[in-house]
Order: sequence, then C-alpha cells, then structure tokens
Amino acid sequence: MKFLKFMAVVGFQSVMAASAWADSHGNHGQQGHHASKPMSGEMVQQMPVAENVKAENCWLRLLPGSAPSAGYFLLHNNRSESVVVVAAVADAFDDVMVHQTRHENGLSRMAMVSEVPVAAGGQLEFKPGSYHLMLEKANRPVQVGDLVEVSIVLKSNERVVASCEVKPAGTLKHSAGMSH
Ligand SMILES: [Cu+2]
Repeated sequence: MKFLKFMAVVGFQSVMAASAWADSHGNHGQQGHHASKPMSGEMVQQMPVAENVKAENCWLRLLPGSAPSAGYFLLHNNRSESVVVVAAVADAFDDVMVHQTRHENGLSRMAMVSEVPVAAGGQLEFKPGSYHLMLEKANRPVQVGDLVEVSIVLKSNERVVASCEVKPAGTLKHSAGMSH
C-alpha cells in the first residue's frame, strides 16, 4: 500500500510538471524561430532513456565565475529514422541551452537552436565552433575532474544520458577566440 501511495504522488507531480511546461510554452506564439527553453530536470527525469541513441566522449569546458560553461559530445543515432535534439538538462546546472556557433562574414556568432536533427544511422558532433550546450547557474560547486550527468532531450520525449567530464577552460582553444 505504501508503495502504491508513493507512485500516486510521483504520478501527480509529473502531471503537474508537464502541464506547467505546456503552459509556459503555450503562451508565446514564437515556436517557429524561438529557440529551446530550459527544461526542468524533474520533467526530463520522467522520460524514458532512448534506445539506440548514444552520446559519447561528453565533456564540459568549465569557465570561471558565472561565465557559462560549454558542453560537447558525439551523438550516435543507430536508428532507422532520424532523431531531433530539442533540449538538454544537467544535474549540476539549472540552465542548459542548445547553441550553435555560426561563422558569417568572418565573424563568429552563436545563437540558440530549437532543433538539431541527426540522420538515421548518422552521428553528429557537438564541438567548439559548432553545436554545443551552454550550461549556466551551477547549483553546486563544479570543479575540474568532476563528472556531470547530462540528459539530452529528443523531440520524441526520450532522453540520452551522458556522463560528462569537467575540463579546464583552456582545454581546447579554437580560432573563434572568446566564443565557443
Ligand atoms: Cu553558446
């Protein structure tokens, strides 16, 4: 009986979380060009872990102070249909966004992206100068050498779990200078 009661409470909370999320997304009519919003970690934890989609070699580049850290990984889609990355959450950061660095007219700019498709049987690397995660609002001290668990959210409401090693800011310099 105790267990059933517990399940009922968990079920109720997940319904609440899902409807709160739906509300926050329903009220602005910008779905088209608007990039992904940070999702609640609790909501993502309710999602099933995706089969046949894997993230490898995940690492975070830790920047000092309140500067956002960046997250990189290699995503393999071993399915016979494409998958779409729409968001990510992390256990150590309250805000995680999916970004893309673009090079235009010799300048490097980054913008939030709402959907990152990965073709059937394909792979996509989140890497400096391209797609990356931006992680802000650390909710615990994060240090070089730590492991941070990241859940990459697919449009199908499944998640891909990655264990990401925290590396120093200078780990990978790239030509884009201050951007990532
Ligand atoms: Cu960024």
